[in-house]
Amino acid sequence: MSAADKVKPAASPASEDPSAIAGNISYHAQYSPHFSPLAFGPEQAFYATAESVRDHLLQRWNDTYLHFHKTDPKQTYYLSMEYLQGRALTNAVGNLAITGAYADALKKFGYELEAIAGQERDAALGNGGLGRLASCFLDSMATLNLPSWGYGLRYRYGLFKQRIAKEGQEEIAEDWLDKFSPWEIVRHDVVYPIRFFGHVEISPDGKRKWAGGEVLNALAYDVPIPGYKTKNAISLRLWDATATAEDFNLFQFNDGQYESAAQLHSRAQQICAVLYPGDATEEGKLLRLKQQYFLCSASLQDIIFRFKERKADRVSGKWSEFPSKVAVQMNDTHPTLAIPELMRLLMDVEGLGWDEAWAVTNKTVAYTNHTVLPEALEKWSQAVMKKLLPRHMEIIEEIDKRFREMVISTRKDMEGKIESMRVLDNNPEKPVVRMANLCVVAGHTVNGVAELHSNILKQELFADYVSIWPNKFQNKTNGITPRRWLRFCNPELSEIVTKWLKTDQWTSNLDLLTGLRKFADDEKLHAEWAAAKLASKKRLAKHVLDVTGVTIDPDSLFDIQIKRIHEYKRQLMNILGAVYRYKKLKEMSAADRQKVTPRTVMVGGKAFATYTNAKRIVKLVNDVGAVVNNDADVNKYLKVVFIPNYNVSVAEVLIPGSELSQHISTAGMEASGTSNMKFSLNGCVIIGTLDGANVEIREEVGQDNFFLFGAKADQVAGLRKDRENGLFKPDPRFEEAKQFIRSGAFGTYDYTPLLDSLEGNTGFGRGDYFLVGYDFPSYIDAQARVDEAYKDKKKWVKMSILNTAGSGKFSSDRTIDQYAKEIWGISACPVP
Ligand code: 475
Repeated sequence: MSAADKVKPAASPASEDPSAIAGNISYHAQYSPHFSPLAFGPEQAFYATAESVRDHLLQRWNDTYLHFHKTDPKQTYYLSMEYLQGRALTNAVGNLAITGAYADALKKFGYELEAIAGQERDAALGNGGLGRLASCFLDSMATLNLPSWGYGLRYRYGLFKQRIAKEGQEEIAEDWLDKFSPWEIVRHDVVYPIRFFGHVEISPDGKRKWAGGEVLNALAYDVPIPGYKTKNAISLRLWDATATAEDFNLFQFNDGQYESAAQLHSRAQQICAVLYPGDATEEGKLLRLKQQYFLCSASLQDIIFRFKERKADRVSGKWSEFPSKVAVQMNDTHPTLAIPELMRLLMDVEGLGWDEAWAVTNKTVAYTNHTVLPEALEKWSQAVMKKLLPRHMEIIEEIDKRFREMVISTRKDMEGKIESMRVLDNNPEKPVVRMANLCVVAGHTVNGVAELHSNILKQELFADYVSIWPNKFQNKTNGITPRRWLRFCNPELSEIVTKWLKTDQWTSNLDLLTGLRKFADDEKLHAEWAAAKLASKKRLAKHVLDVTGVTIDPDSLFDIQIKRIHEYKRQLMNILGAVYRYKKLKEMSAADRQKVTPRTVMVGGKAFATYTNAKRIVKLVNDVGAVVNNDADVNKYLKVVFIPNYNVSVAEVLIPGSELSQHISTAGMEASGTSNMKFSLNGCVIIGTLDGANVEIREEVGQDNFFLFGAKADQVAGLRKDRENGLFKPDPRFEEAKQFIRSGAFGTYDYTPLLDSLEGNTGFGRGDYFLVGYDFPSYIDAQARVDEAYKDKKKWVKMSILNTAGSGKFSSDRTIDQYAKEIWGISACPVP
């Protein structure tokens, strides 16, 4: 049956009346010609509903654009190669406060809103924490009415879909645009030329200019981002690469040379084909650099266009005004090319001199660091850079030269440090540009993402710069949006919170959650809290059954670790712990087993396609699960499940249903973590190390409500040295767990290389670099404390309540408010 058979179509702008909304949905089903008008299945219902909601968004988005144009406030532009948006429908109707109206409207067609929302594909234009942080930030920027936009790339295929096969993880292209995205608006009026390769021309008056090479176009797609209960909607502008008709060689085509006729078109397609193309080859590296430049150049041309558009007289200059109207935030070093690109546009296109251009650039750009892992600090080959971006390389060389001169002339005492602080590393074997150094030298502010991480930046990674620019360095502890990560993903718990706080204002003022503390021992609250958790656990159990076929018991302790698979995050320690638990259960008498706290250990996450040890870890979790879950002696007390294809919408099911969550990285290595905040907010207790934001979470929720173990960050270097010097004595339990795997208890796959990475000096020559062996005994002891605590239901529910109550600090509204005041210098600009 078609939508029109059920509800009369109406083009009227959507209102908040369910009948009018139903008419509007029916209208979109009929007149947005994506599907046959005869059928109205759940998929069609999703697209028609989304288009109807988009009408609301567009109204706000247009109003906001005009309001910003008229009032001309200072505006922030967030440059990020990644956004992990996930699904948008539930969030959009929630933020617009029209969830009930849309739920009622859909009932007229016989549909539940939740089921229709489940039809949407995740927009996974990011890898992990950094990308999801960018998405939480957009939600907070809109909610706080801040004049700010995000810029990114419109990848054709997002983060790969993960399938678990016999050999382990398989990657499949994630086709989020398979049909189309109802949320994006293609902007044929917003197009900028982007040049690659070519050469630098010098005119008779000595002016330098980039010319030649090939020129593609950047075409804008706008995704409106609604704030929570505000009229403001901001923009996430995603760039796609295109070539023009002029680039199509009709002569060659008619001559049968089809491929060479459309060469530039196919090169344009490559730019935004995939998120993070493999960079093991030179081609892969070049493509990644092209992507980065494409984002930076298109965004800066657009920013300059808008700067001029908002006041007619800016066409003729007033560049010193630019930093009072524009703030550019670089999300890690991936958009570092914004620095030389802004310099180039100001000097070569707008005609400024170096000093003037440098002053403007320096006052405009700021840099957030998200990692201290040496292998994750970007370095680009000078040769590749020279070939692809010859004019930018000149500018970078000049920045490097001037920085050296400045240090030599003003800081004699720092001379010995210059080589490591320089932007260029001229090591003859492999000359590179150090992108983080460029960001520190050129930006006005550098920030880390949690207290501990920011201190490590100041004391270690960037210590030398601190002595030159003591005021450049800041901390901005990460946050998460309480809308998506409690209000919308956990409606049961949200209702309880609202009921006990007697207000739902916590949704945009998360500090109000502390008001729950005074009810932490209230038996009525305990009963409601436990019932909500059980409902979420059942939903989680259904998801697990659907995607893995494994039945798990909602009365067991749900213990979850979900995040990218990485050795520093130590999923391997988790699974060794599960193996040890399994072995002890096997050795126990049946009577003793009955005293054990039943547990379901769940692990989820994607391994980078070429990261061999991470893929081995995925395989090991699956292999351990296959044995344990089918062992009738013990599977009442332990299940081990690998959750495939972890993504934002899976997180929205898993986090509310978890009770214990693992954040167990080697201290000093996880810059912040943000899922730790989501778990804690949803009343889940953390077992973790003193790393990243765990430190601050533990402070906020109280040390009794956090299971702490492991070495501290300042011990790690010494422990590694001891280990190298043969001073490490492994705990017998650690040896036992490894030996059990080596014995073949979990199948015939060869885990030797993985386990060897935990031994002496064999792990890539750095022997258990992540200190699994050192932390294992205290981890096992902490897990034993968890088992005991869980037996006391009252105690556990209280810990759970106090975790939620102590999570107020971790709202991204707080984080963004601090960025706005302390880095960007922008203020709210609400649409009247
Ligand atoms: C940290 N991703 C978390 C989170 O601040 C932190 C790196 C290279 C290329 C592509 N993506 C990346 C990251 O570095 C990343 O996700 N970093 C994470 O940023 C937000 O909470 O501790 O590991």
